[in-house]
Amino acid sequence: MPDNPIYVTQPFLPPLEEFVPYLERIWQSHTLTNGGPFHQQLEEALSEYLGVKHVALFANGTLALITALQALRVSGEVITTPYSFVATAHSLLWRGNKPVFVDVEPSTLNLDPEKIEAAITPNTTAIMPVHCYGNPCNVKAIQKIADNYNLRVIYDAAHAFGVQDDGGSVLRHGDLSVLSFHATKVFNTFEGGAIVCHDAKTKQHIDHLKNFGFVDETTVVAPGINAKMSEVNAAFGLLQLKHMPEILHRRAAIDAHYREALHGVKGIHCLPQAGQHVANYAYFPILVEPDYPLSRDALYQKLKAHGIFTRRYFYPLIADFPMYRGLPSAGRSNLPVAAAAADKVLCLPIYPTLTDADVQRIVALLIDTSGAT
Ligand code: T4K
Repeated sequence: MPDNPIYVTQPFLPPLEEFVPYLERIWQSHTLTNGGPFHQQLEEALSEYLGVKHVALFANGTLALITALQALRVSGEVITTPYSFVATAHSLLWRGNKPVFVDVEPSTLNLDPEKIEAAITPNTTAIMPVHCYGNPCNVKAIQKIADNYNLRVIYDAAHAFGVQDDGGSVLRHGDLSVLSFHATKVFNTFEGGAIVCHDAKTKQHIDHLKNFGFVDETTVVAPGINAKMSEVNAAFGLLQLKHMPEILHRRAAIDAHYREALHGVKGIHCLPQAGQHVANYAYFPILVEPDYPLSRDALYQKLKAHGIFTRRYFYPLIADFPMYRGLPSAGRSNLPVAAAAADKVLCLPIYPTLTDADVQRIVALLIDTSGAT
């Protein structure tokens, strides 16, 4: 095994000395959490940066998803995608909702609007699509169905930080959008997340829910949870935001490098970017097709043996996990496109400190293995 392993991602960390002044302010104020000044500043800075009305910060994306469902009083069945990180469906189980899996579109691997209507029952109250890898869902078609059937739409936008479609931020769609600022994300606050909403009243309600349901010192209006982002995380987010241009610039270059080098390699299909007017280059998924000499799993193992740790996001399908596979919608025959993608996908390393030589090394291995040289 080479002694310089390459992982699927590595969090961007600004120079440590840039963070020290933020920590000094926290040490001076003794305000560590519960909506302190950095928390407030980051909410405002993110609203501006993302071009959205309101941002409510969270301790992580999963708590934000759970709270989004609670805020909209979603009950019964929720239509969602099986092709995502398990937190998407887990949030539904945490709220006592029943996930109903609907297949994805082959071009984006996002929820297929054409298959949604057939899954709607009198118990359906909401749709939870995912902008997978940052590629926007077919938001117009999804909203049309939601309007026709009076359903709420909560976008799991964990991958879609900063993504814009032709009309602006992709986060403006649906009733709510949920972001993750986990260490592995394009924008990270170590752990963190947010709900994006359209009006001040909803924002206030969400703020109550993430603080145990307190509206003042003695009044609790709902069984809220503790999902607040701390001041250290918020301060780090403010600093991180300053570095976004260089982060995105480097990610874009790596994305372009992969696409050019892998173009025409038999059996390797780079998932195209679709509908990202402004992209964030969060992931670099390839599909390993049957005409590649190795199966996806054999290639995954070979890369690993060379110290390149790719990830099979998203394999297994959520619908294949034990707590979901008994659901009527979880059968692979109901989800052929998602099932095929889960068996073929490999996410290649992409992160700001990945060097050109690293990308070259990965690409060379893929091309050599394809037998094209
Ligand atoms: N919805 C969607 C669609 C999501 O993708 C996610 C999270 C969520 C909701 C939930 O949001 P959060 O509650 O997490 O905010 C990772 C992340 O833990 C998870 O946040 C993310 N999606 C998912 C796609 O990936 P793992 O189990 O693959 O992470 P891990 O620890 O294996 O990390 C991958 C690689 O990254 C490591 O091999 C090395 C590198 N790494 C990782 C961490 C944590 C570092 O270099 N430093 C680090 O601190 O799930």
